[in-house]
Amino acid sequence: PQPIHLADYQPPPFLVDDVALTFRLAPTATRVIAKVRFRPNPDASPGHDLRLDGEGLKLISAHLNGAEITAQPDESGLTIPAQDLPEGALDWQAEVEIAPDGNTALEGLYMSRGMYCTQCEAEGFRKITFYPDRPDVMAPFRVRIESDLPVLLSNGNPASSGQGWAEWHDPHPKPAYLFALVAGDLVAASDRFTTMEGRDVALNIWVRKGDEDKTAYAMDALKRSMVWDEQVYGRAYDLDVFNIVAVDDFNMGAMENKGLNIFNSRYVLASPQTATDSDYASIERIIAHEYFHNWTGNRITCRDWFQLSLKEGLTVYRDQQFMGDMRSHSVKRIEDVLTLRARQFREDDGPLAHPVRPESYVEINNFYTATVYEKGAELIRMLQLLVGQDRYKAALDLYFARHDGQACTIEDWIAVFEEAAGRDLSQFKRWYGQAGTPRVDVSEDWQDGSYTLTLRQHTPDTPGQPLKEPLVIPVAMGLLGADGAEMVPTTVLELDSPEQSFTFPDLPARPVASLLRGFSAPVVLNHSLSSEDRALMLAHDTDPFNRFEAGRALARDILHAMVLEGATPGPDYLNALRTMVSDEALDPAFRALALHIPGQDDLASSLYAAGHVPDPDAIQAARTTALRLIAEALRPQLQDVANAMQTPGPYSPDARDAGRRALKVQAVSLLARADEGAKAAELFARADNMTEQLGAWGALLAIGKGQEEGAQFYRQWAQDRLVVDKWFSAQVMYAAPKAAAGLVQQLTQHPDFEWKNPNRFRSVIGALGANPAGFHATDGAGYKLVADWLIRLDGVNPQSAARLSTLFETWRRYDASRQALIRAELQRIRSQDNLIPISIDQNS
Ligand code: HT7
Ligand code: ZN
Repeated sequence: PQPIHLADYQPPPFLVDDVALTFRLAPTATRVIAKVRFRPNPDASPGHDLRLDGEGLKLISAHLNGAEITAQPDESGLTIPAQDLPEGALDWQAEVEIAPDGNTALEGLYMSRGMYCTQCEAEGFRKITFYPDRPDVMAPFRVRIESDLPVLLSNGNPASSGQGWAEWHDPHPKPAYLFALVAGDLVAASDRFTTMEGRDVALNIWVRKGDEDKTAYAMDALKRSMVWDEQVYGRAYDLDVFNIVAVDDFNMGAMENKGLNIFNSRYVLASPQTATDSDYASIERIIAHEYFHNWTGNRITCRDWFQLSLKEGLTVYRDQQFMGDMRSHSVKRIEDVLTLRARQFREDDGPLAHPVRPESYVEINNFYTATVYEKGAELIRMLQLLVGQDRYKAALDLYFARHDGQACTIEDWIAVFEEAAGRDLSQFKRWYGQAGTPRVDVSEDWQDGSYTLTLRQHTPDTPGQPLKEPLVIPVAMGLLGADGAEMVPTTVLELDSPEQSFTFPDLPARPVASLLRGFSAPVVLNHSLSSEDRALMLAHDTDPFNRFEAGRALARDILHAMVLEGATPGPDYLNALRTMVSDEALDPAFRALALHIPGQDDLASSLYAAGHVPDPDAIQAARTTALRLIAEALRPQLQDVANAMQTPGPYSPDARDAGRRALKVQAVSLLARADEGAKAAELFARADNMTEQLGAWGALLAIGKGQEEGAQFYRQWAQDRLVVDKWFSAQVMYAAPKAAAGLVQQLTQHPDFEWKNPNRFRSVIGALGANPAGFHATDGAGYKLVADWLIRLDGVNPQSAARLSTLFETWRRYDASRQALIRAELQRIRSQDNLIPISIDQNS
């Protein structure tokens, strides 16, 4: 397939005024009758053919303005030549046949355990009928569904229904990617919500029978999201019904179809016994994210898929703000930055690096990335920091007022900020077009009471983009005195040249600079600080993110020294950790996070950045030793904290109790390294919630124990698909490196291993990504296993296969022997005609 280029964008030659779809559902022969009213686009040149996208459709009949025509579809659609088109508006009608039952790719109309459902973003609608399947063609839809199944749903408001049929009408013009249909034997948990405009909205969460008791948290999160979007962004819901459906077979997390959100069931269903606190937080976040898309994505959509971050970056930013408001801003920020670094920085450093707005793509499904989502959100966070909160709000108000009902671009987005803030943002816009994580190097000078900070920026080359220009980088910073008191409170410096100096005169003593507070820009900051300065920041920084960061930098430096020189953690670090863990003034959730030492992949990345070839086995060994030494040194404090973190009363997934459980589980996990798992076994035996049960079992697995507990866990939860996923993945994540690939192979023989189910596949094969030493085992067994499964999966579900291939994206870091093994596997994958996005060529 040929790449598609942003520069080649042309407006659609025909617009759509109305769509009417009839579905006669049958597993192997569903009939879809589409009636579409087209009119020539006044903004396009005249005389175009009518080109409709369509893939895998059996055309039964086609009519144009009432007359039957013979159309010859090709493999990607059909064309009616311009000379055969009547003047003016066109009434197109087509009947096609499709087979949802055999659709294992889970794009278009497919079946999941007896239920019909759709996934149309990005280009699934063309697998349902012939249509101009592009986001800048927006139309109101009417849908009729004919089926014996009891629940028949589509977008918009219900229009009418009878025995074996239902009709829906969505008055809001939408692109085809937001179309959805669900039919199944489902039950609803229902509620109501009155909007600030006085609209009474019926809320339903549709699940399989038996799952009704696991929907309360999702419903609560939905109502809180609706209130929040009204209060914070002034956005109200705009239909009479909002339906959510939980589906077991789903490629991603969820989908924001207008009025009919479809969710992977793992992001809807929760009970204290079956879901962890982190599952609850994901449910809250994803429910909010999809709901927020109603305005940022649906009412205002993207002109083309290059603009994907216009809706995704903004909606991620909005869900981050919401989660901060619901829980803790500082803890949420730390978690978001850890995710950004683990996923997006990793992407930027590998062969798949691309800008937030890519310039070309071959397969758009491969651009639903951490760069488009998470880095896209960081760009909006920076915009808010640069223009200030009031102007951010004014810009958003202008965006909604000006662009409601439109398909927009990043230019439209930047323009509202330029107008609302009265400033030129052309240099800021480079962030959207330039791939790679900028490095900011710091040097400092202290003379006669004057402190000078010099910042230098540079962005490393990325594949296909060797030349980088300077960006506008907001650096939030403050200065601390030797006693920890703040000499200069948070100030935002704007670094917009390759090098800039900032002077702070008249200071009583040499300060310690706390830079990039709140992680004010998605950059790597190279600021060498002594361990005393880091310890001071860990103890006193007023910025919680930098406080956390100081502890993490200390841990990272120690782990580097352990890997490279066989050093051991010194008393400074252990004392700082001891003080922090017992500091009752600190949020338990923060303490739990600060007790985590950097992970294996994080260390591999930082060692590589420091010019070393990371050895996964040495990293794993250093981490194991460090955890044991920490556990031994902090044993009394960890015991106290584990005992103190009780959560009396009924289970609540709120931030307070979740933070206490996180600290308890983290303390018990560390203690397992010093008490042979005694406390963990005890916690496992009396746990009445999944957070503690799984946390305790994980702690045992991590020290090579937990076999009996694992068997017990399986017996207890064999009937719960989502918990069985956890049972699989925990074993893989904690497997000893040399045994990991063998264990995965063995688990694929388990009767519960359903490889065509994306959740199950990820929990067994994908979990190897969470065990870097296992995946990178020197015999190459991990690479071979992943490649074998990738080849097998690609023919069945190419989207999931492409995602799995990103396990290889860090190949460049490793030694020649591992690189050769990976190269051989990637060549084997390519030789089978697989279109995986990753490649190893000379300049990647
Ligand atoms: N906008 C959606 C992205 C998406 C997707 C979802 C499910 C299956 C396949 C998909 N392809 C793209 C989800 C979101 O960002 O909210
Ligand atoms: Zn989204």
